[in-house]
Amino acid sequence: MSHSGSRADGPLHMVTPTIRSFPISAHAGYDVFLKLDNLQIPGSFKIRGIGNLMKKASQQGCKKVVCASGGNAGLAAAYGAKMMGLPATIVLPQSTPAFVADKLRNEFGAEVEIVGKVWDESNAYAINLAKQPDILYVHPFDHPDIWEGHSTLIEEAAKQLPCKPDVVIVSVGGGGLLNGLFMGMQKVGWGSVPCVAMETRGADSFNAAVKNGKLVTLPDITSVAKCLGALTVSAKSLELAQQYQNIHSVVINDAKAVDACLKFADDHRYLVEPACGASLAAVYGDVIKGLQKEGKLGEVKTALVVVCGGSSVTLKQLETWRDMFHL
Ligand code: PLV
Repeated sequence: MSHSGSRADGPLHMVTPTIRSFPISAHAGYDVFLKLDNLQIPGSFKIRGIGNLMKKASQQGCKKVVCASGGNAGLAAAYGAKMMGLPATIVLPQSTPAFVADKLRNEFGAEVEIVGKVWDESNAYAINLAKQPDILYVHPFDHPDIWEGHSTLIEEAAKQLPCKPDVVIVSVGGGGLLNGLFMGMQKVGWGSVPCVAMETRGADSFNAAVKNGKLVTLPDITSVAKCLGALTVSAKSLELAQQYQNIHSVVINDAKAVDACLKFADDHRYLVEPACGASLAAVYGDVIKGLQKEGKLGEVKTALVVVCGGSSVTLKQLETWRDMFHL
């Protein structure tokens, strides 16, 4: 792994490994490759996009960073700000666990404000805070610089994989990751590779938009995957789904996402959030087979799963969910 995050002139994210998962491949019956972005220092892929946005914006000069986040975007923004020597204020909804707020304060020196029941409410507050001059407002998913940063994940994977995958699997919250992956896939010549966009029920704003042919605002986030909880997906994600037939939106229940997190912990000894479990559930469960039966996917010999990671999880929390869902 390259620690480019420590160089003042380089990107804030690291190059992460893409590994072949022998346990998951044995289970799935095809080769499953994992892009391990859970290994990024702030705990998720988010630093790719947010780091890119912050580096670009800093060229115009700014004195402070403000970001509203379900947790992981905030950790990325706070880490980025620390590396760039800027103060940061991170606005979290009440649903974000207290230990994430502590991490933000203690590890990255950020100021934390808890505002709103869901991220959308925290965001409205953050936008207002950022109206003062010289403040850089960092959106967690809806900005072209964020997508450009996320696209590096695919550029790396294309160099690391032994072949072009038959499918790429990704979780969707506000859609920033999906938009960025899509951008990367066009760049590396994977334009024809299908993409499976995973959400959990109760955080399924992308699926609702795709089904209705227009953006839909969910009444609430009822899934345990709070980090997939944007009430409305980005307009760009809907536009991509309408333009390209090879983006397949799939919704699973929370139990399957949590079950995948548990299996992944045993198989690879990594703890990830249900937001990431949603993607892993596609290869642990029958999502791929289901799409093939519907005629949406052809033969799959190789799948690439984006292990987006996430810090809003502990062993104890995972055990609580395991009991709650009788797993
Ligand atoms: N999380 C955002 C939005 O939360 C945040 O503020 O951290 N996987 C993980 C671990 C995530 O944290 C997120 C987004 C996603 C996937 C989805 O990424 P997106 O929003 O770019 O689709 C409310």
